[in-house]
Amino acid sequence: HYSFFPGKPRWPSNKRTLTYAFLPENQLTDNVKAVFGQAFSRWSMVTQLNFTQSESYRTADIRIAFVTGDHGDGEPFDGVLGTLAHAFSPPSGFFHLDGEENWVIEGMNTPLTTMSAVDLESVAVHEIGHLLGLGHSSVEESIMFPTISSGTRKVELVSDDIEGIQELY
Ligand code: TQI
Ligand code: ZN
Ligand code: ZN
Repeated sequence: HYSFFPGKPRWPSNKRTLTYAFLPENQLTDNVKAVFGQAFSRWSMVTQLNFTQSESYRTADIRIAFVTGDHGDGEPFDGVLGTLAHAFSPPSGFFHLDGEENWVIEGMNTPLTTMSAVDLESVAVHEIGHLLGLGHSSVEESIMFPTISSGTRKVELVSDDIEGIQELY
């Protein structure tokens, strides 16, 4: 079953359009940005929320950054595998991904030697759930289940995720 953060924080009900922006220094390709767009659209399809990309990192509601090691928020990353990414509860909007992971996107030919490959969209859909106020779920098929088998791609919301997010928005 789905859960929320303590106090059930959520984005204000008068704010149905949330902006997101990428840390300019990361110089992400359009392909990578499109993966995040796709991940946002999975949540907007089942809520009244809309997500639009902003060119202004500092003023966006949701700030997406690939960072490594200790990056100043008390939750350092740990290199390959271990912690992959983290996101804070509303209305923080910080979404950090470990720049040392071997991120892969669908359709890219990943060498079979990349045992540590992590599917970017799977992690993005999960972290956006946290950014919107969902905690972890006990339902194994849920996008918000706290573990994922390595090399797995899990991007589809299931009824547990949808019921959880619709209780907030
Ligand atoms: N990052 C953890 C996560 O997002 C960070 C975390 C631990 C956390 N406890 C939390 C965040 C409580 C919010 C509330 O769950 S992670 C997965 C999964 C991670 C793990 O790097 O371990 C995914 C990130 F579910 F696959 F294990 C994304 Cl999809
Ligand atoms: Zn961080
Ligand atoms: Zn999580």
